[in-house]
Amino acid sequence: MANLFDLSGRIALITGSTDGLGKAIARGLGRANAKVIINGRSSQDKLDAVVREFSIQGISCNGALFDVTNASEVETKIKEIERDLGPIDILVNNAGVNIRWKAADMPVEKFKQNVDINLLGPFIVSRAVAKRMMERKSGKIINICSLMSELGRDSVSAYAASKGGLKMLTQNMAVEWAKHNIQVNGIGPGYFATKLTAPLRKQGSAFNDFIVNRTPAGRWGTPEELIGSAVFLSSGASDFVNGHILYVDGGILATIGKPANED
Ligand code: GCO
Repeated sequence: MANLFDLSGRIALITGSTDGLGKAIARGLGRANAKVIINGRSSQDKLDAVVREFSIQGISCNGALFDVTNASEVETKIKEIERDLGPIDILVNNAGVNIRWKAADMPVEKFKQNVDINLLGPFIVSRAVAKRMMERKSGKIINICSLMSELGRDSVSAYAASKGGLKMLTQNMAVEWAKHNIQVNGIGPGYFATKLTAPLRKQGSAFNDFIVNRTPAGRWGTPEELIGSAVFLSSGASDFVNGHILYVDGGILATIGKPANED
């Protein structure tokens, strides 16, 4: 049974993994014995620091600097990775941003930037990796969606649109690539304590209280709480799971909420 979740001998590329949820997922896959490739967009120093940190923790780790929205850069890097390190068995499309802006006022360029990173990026990287997985007739792709693949909220239109699109892209990749023994699935985090949500989590703030009350588990998630789902969807345990979005959200999507005076 333990082998079902063992990632020994597999190489996992996690985009946007120098910080936050991506870094936690990368650490978790490394601790499940995968060789992990950390990715960042621009800072070689930041990338090197995470590679050093993981290596000290006994995790087999390399770094790859590339911008997920740059198709030619991605193709060059994926070719280099597979030449120098070996075949990519697991791809986690995690790189993402949330440009919070009221839709009516949001500059078009900002909307486009958010969708490019969160939706076009996973398309570009998945395409480059999947064509190689097809040759090997084996692969795992995990797209980091969001509870906002299902629900909207004021001032996150670009983010929600991108994550809703990523849910459907996940399902479509799954449909097209399942016959090549490539399983494509998503993980949909609820509200997690990361830098991205730091502005929302100020203790005693109305939004923090709102989320704590709106989430049946009564708290924010911690990045480490995504690891089990990532290991499951990266491992042999999910070989017949295709096009599934696994929500890790403390139950927030299961409820319509509760009256203020209810426990
Ligand atoms: C917000 C938050 C959310 C969540 C994200 C988790 O502004 O409401 O950033 O977008 O963090 O959806 O999946």
